[in-house]
Amino acid sequence: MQKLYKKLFLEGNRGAFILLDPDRIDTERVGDVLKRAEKNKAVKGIFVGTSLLMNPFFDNFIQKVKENTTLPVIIFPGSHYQVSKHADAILFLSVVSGRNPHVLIGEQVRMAPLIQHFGIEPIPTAYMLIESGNVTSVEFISGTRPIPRDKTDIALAHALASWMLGFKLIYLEAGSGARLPVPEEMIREIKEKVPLPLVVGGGLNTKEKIDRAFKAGADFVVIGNAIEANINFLEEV
Ligand code: 1GP
Repeated sequence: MQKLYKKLFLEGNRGAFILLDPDRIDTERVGDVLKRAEKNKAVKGIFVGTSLLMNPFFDNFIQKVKENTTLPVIIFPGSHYQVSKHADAILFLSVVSGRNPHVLIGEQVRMAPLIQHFGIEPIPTAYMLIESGNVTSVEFISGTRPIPRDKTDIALAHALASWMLGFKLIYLEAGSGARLPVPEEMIREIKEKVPLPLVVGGGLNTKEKIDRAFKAGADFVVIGNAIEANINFLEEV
């Protein structure tokens, strides 16, 4: 239990996860992205998931990703439909920033038996949505309000409560394609006061923004859109 979590998040170096969104990236391009990802030593693994899921072949998509990489493949699920036996692990996430019971515990109840059946490693993740200048897909689909970007104290209290509840990872999310990434002050404060690995994602589409997130205290960043828009971004960062 939790073998991959230990290796990646506790014992490993800081780095990046590449997000492959099965609704946005053409399955034919997956092999090329993975080949380049593998060459960049900062890439620790591949996240696969999406807010909505329009792609009817999620399982095939994960299988294709798995076949084309030696990096760990971790599901980043938008719902219980996004479970596959081909993945190594799943971010078993709860949208703790919101007050919608459906995404706090409902989806997880539907997923848990499948995850156990398939033997995928669940990584208990406190997922915190942070206001980012526009209504993101995850905000709309999850039916939750993000934490205001100037309320560092509220974000910190959520992260502390998540740690005390036993979550193993904090994920600060601005939302895919976010106009503004998670504020540095929020990253700094949470990293300083909460003893858990910290993942930051959403709107990290330049080298400068990624550097700033790391400098503020992010242990890991998640990059999606920037690579979908420009595959060479993997070599530039
Ligand atoms: C979204 O954090 C991820 O859940 C990645 O966001 O697509 O904006 O890089 P981007």
